[in-house]
Amino acid sequence: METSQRIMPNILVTGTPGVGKSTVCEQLAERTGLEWLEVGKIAKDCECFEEFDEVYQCPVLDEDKLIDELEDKMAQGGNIVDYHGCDFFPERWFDIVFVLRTNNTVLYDRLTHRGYTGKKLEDNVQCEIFQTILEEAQAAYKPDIVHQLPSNTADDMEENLDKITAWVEQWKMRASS
Ligand code: DAT
Repeated sequence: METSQRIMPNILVTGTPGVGKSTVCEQLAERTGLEWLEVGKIAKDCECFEEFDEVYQCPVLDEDKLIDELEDKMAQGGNIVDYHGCDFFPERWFDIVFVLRTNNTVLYDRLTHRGYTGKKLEDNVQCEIFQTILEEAQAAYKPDIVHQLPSNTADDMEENLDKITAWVEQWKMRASS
C-alpha cells in the first residue's frame, strides 16, 4: 500500500537511548489513538536477534526479520515506531520522523539512573554529543520530514506532544478531504 492510500500516518520517533522516546510515545499513543510499536520489545517477542554483543552486553537485532514482522502493520498505517536507530527501516514507511535531543549532562544523569556505566554510558552520551542519530535520520529520509525536538524538561515533553498531536490531526484531515 502506498503512503497516499493510508488513512492514518506512520511516525518514527528516534534518538539516543534515554532521550525520552518511550515516555513521549506512550502518551502520544493515548492522545492520537495511533499504535505505539516499541521495536526493542517486538524484537524480543519475535526473537528478531542474530547474536549477542559482548561489548555492549545486548543482543544484535536481525533487521530483515524485524522488517518482515512489521511490514503488514506499517502498510496499514497508524503506527508510532520507537527505536534508537533508524536507517534500516524502509523509507516509504514513514510520513514524518522526530529525533528527540537531550543535553548531554541531562542525558548522562538519566542513563546513570538507568544503571548504565563504563563504555555503554560513555558511548551513548557521545552518540548524542555527535548527533549520530540525527545525521542517520537526515541521511535516510527526505530532509523536510526529519524534525529535531528538544527533550530536556517536562515542558519540552508537553510541547512535543502538542506539536506531534497537531501534526497527526492535520494529516488525518488532509487524508480524508
Ligand atoms: P528512551 O525511550 O529514549 O530510552 P525514556 O522515555 O525511557 O527514554 O526516558 C528516560 C528517562 O528520562 C525516564 O526516566 C523519563 C525521563 N524523561 C524522558 N523525557 C523527559 C523530558 N522531556 N523531561 C524530563 N524527563 C524526561
